[in-house]
Amino acid sequence: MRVVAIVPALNEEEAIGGVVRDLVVAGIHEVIVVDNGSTDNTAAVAAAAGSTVVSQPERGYGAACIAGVDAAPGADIVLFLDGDATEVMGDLRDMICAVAQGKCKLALGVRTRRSGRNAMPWQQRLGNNLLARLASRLTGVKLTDLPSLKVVDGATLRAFDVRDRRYGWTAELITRAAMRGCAIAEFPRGTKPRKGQSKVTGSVRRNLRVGWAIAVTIVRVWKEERGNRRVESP
Ligand SMILES: Nc1nc2c(ncn2[C@@H]2O[C@H](COP(=O)(O)OP(=O)(O)OP(=O)(O)O)[C@@H](O)[C@H]2O)c(=O)[nH]1
Ligand SMILES: [Mg+2]
Repeated sequence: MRVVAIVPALNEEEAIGGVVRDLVVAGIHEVIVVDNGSTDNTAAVAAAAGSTVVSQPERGYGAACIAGVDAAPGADIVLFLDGDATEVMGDLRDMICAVAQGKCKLALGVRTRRSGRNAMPWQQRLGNNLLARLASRLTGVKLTDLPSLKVVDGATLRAFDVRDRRYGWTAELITRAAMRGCAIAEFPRGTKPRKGQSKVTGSVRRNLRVGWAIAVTIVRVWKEERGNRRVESP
């Protein structure tokens, strides 16, 4: 089973080398860093650490994830994580095994209060919590987070054709999976303080903008999937 990690990265030269090395040591077959138009040395540092570097000049977390998925057509299992060294990857092996053994199609590394070390600012914790509640309420599937760290069955991921090109990408993936009855498993994990400069969570205003865009995505995908269900069941 070929396991590929996709790491979207925009100006993460301080963190990306360590992130790639940790994944290589963990035995991931291929690490793809999607350089999202960085103006620093992210691409060179990522390549030197042992990753394949894919360039996606169009900015946006989703645009970067889509380029990564396109670059890994043969992946049986795909792992997504941020390139800012915030992820605590303790349960990575368990998450990959759960998908490999067919126990779930989507394994989420959820950030909860009880999952140990937690370096998220209050506004990010609150925002994540509200968005996860919205997704849970609409889909009927209990979700405690819409996290950056996730492991997905490759064929399922490609069939979903997740299209959001900005921060709604993860919300679209999870909402679609929940609405289609895919097995989703949550694995609590901690977070570390990010390396390099914060682009989102450090600013309350930016958090609100991103949070609103994610909420709109959840509602859009829920409506789409509900419409598909109606068409399929006469
Ligand atoms: N902000 C941002 N991040 C991107 C973009 N493209 C790729 N990324 C990467 O996506 C991952 C998540 O973005 P982050 O900036 O860490 O977002 P966050 O964790 O919500 O907030 P901060 O860590 O406070 O910046 C990181 O690895 C980024 O380098 C983009 O267009 N904007
Ligand atoms: Mg971050």
